[in-house]
Amino acid sequence: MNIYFAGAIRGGREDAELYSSLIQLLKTYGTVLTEHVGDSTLLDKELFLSEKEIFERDMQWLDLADLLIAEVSTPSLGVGYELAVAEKLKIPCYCLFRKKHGRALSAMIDGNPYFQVLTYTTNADAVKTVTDLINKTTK
Ligand code: 6IA
Repeated sequence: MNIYFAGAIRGGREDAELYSSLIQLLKTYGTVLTEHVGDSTLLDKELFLSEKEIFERDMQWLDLADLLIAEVSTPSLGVGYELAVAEKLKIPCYCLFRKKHGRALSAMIDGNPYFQVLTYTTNADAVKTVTDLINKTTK
């Protein structure tokens, strides 16, 4: 199974460690096409790619994806765009959102019945949510 993991990059890297834990977990179930999203040295490594190359590579990966899991707690234009493209490609999409006082998820995601939004509170909770999800999806 090809899994496309989406998480904020220029939107903000506050949750990069969580992305990395989720990607490690997802790798035990399939191929994670976007492993770099959880990489703390991403900025150095990706500098040799042009913006166009990054976009084209990600769109090719999206085309190959069987499942998209997005961490949407940090608002990101790129993640929103990927979700919209994935919907058009009919790729099942799950959005993980951390419940936090004072911040609501965009209505464009929360209000779209195509996206399954899974809320969590702690990082451990997020890992458990993804484990349950994958076990259900791969059954
Ligand atoms: O708008 P954002 O940058 O937060 O968008 C993040 C999303 O877009 C992620 O889910 C990625 O799949 C994709 N994306 C955005 N930028 C990149 C990137 N390099 N490499 C791969 N995927 C990306 C940017 C590197 C640069 C900061 C040196």
